Amino acid sequence: MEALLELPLIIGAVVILIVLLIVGLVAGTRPRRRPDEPSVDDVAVVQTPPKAAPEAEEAVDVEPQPPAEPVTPAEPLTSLERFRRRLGRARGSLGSRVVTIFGRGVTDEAWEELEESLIAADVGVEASGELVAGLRERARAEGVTTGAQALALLQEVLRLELSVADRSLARRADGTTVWLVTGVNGTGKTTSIGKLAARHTHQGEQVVLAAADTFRAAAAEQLQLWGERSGARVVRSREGADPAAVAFDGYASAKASGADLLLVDTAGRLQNKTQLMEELRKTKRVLERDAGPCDEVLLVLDATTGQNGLSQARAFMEAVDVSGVVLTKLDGTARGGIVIAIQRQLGIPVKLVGLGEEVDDLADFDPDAFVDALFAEVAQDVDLDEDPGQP
Ligand SMILES: Nc1nc2c(ncn2[C@@H]2O[C@H](COP(=O)(O)OP(=O)(O)O)[C@@H](O)[C@H]2O)c(=O)[nH]1
Ligand SMILES: [Mg+2]
Repeated sequence: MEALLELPLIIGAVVILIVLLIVGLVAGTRPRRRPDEPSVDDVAVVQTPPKAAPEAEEAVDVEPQPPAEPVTPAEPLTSLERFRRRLGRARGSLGSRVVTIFGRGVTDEAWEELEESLIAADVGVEASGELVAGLRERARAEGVTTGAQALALLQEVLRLELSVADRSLARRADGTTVWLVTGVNGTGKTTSIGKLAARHTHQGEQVVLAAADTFRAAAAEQLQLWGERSGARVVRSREGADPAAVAFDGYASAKASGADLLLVDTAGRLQNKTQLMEELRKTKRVLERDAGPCDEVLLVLDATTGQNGLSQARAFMEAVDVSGVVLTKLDGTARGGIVIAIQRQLGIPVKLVGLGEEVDDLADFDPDAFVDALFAEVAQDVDLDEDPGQP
């Protein structure tokens, strides 16, 4: 009997609980949506552009806003600034060593130490020796006696060393430009292709990517993802397919659709090096049958591998005519001297540099910005111009 009397109470409590649960669920689910996920609300906002509401909001928001200035920090960095900031360990390292060395005067030991520092910065033994010999010669002729003068001379020589090359990427006046991208596995070929594709689609170009790395299925998948991210079309085949055929089809497809640019990804690893080079040669030959000569054959080198990258490069140069280097991972632990070594020992210009894993992390190689960055910390930290004799 008592239980019967309590029944309405229990039902009442259950109803309240259910109501609370529903309210809680509705309130709880909404903020759980990730901010970047579109919701029904977002879509509704996009679809209905009521002029009145925003205007009303603007009218309420009467606090005076300083106009131009606060916007400035949010502006994207110029490519030069990005370049300087992202250079990783290469940035400033050589400069501070050189300052220490010449801080003790322009002596024989200082020149020897400079040579060692250049070698340690990956410039290479031979190139460092030649560079320092040339520097000493000039220093003597020009009467260089202070650390500041020696440092300025070094910077000038490095700039000159890097200034000669043509770093532009060749384009066709008519039809689809073809860039073949080569290099050892893991150096950053596919990533660099993705970044390049994005750069050119953003300029309004139609870009096609050919997945001629058929050695692993994952390679085409990765290129496909970059295609989606950059808005480029991907031509691919099954794992183990003939890479030359994929490159050939890539061009046929690009040409048929009137694409502006074709980027061909290639394998960086096969059973052995001879096979890899043979396959690369064949891919280029078959591609060029229809496409004509590749406008660029880009060799991707990982800057963190230092001098090892140079022997890789030589093997690729024997197989195909490399027209430019894409030097990746300069944002990491790389010691920037490799840039000088590549140009001096291989005679190939570094055309592009990779400064990270994101789509924007590709920059044209700018020798002046690079030399500036190598000596970045010097200008701020040490005043070499100070005459020690002065108070
Ligand atoms: N930090 C850094 N990582 C990079 C850069 N370029 C590529 N990578 C990374 O290097 C790895 C290998 O790149 P991938 O494009 O697959 O090399 P591939 O085998 O030559 O095609 C990936 O994890 C990339 O994200 C770069 O410029 N900086
Ligand atoms: Mg790859």
